[in-house]
Amino acid sequence: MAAMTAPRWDVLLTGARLATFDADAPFGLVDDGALAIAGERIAWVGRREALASMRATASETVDLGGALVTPGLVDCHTHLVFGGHRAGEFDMRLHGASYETIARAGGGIAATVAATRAASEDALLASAGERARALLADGATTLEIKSGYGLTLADERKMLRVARRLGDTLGVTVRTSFLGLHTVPAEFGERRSAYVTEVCDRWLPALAAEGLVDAVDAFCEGIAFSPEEIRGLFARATGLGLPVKLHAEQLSDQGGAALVAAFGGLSADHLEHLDAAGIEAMARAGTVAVLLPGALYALRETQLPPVEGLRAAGVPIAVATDCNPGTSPLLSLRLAANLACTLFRLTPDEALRGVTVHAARALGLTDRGTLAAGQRADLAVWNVRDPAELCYWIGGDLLRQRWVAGRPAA
Ligand code: DI6
Ligand code: FE
Repeated sequence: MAAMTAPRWDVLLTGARLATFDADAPFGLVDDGALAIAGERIAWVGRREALASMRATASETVDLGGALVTPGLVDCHTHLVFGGHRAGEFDMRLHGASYETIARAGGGIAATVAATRAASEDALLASAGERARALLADGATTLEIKSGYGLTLADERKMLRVARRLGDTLGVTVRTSFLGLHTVPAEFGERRSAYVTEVCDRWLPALAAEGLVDAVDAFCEGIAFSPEEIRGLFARATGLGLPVKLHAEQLSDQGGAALVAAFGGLSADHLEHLDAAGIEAMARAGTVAVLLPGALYALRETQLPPVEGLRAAGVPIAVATDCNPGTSPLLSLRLAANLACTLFRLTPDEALRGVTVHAARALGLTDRGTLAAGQRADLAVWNVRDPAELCYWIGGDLLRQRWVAGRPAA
């Protein structure tokens, strides 16, 4: 029988506490572990003691001194690209102004649409880059970024191009979602169906043909778009071979979760008003529940998503920042995980699976999110030992180092 050739690796990390999320044990934790990298992939994961019998060699060996290692974090729901900000509205609300007063004065999403249309592509890249770097400094290695503040073909294209450029300039994976059905822009007035037709029949095919769209999203809400309007968008997306996801049941029960599940959608997001039928439909379709505690916290909403029902039905739960200037100006995925524990009562294990393996699934990515052989070597090395500390500490700078595709990232 031919002798087994000894493994040859590029990098061997030893002396690590590995939160692999690749097993049902809490955090999939491997104590005193080792992780080998070959090229851009994880080649081997296990207990350090198992190395002795493998006669493996590595070009570089790094002893992490007992530090915690997790998969690189995945922020699966952000609106990172936008012009201006809405801190002034935040101040007005704290002086007693209502959302309606602010909206009537031209505030709200309309204000961000105007600022985004006025900004150049390079200016948007610079401002979004600052926000993205904040997320990376807290352990993120994959980002989802939506359009939805341009609301013309040229400005939606501009937003999606900025998202693509962010991935290139920051050296991380960016997955884009087209969110043309975010709100009806002012110039369309009451001509809703004309706007929906423009988005579905002209903008989406054009932007998809330019390679700018990885998934299609929409805002299903009484103040936004109805299930009927979104059904046409989803049919178009499916015809173009694009997966769908949906802002669903954030402020009311519109049956959005059942709609996106009916299309085999990647995720339903927000879900504070999700009902039993929606949970059942998501469980059947394998649609991921993306919880966005930053929006509930910033809006001071009181209706919590049905976490117990999602758990009982086995629906995978993800957690994301929903970073946007109006309802969730949140620049830390670790803080989103803390809020998911404190406000939604997720366990630290659930919250951390929510910002790794389940967040990856919400983007249709199966090559990342766990520490297992064959996965992308996207890692986060932390200056803590207990995985629960990542959800426990509120703020702080806990990250020691990120690895992206097998190499240390700046
Ligand atoms: N849900 C939200 O909470 C945000 N968009 C959405 O679909 C609001 C975005 C904004 O206020 O700028
Ligand atoms: Fe959102």
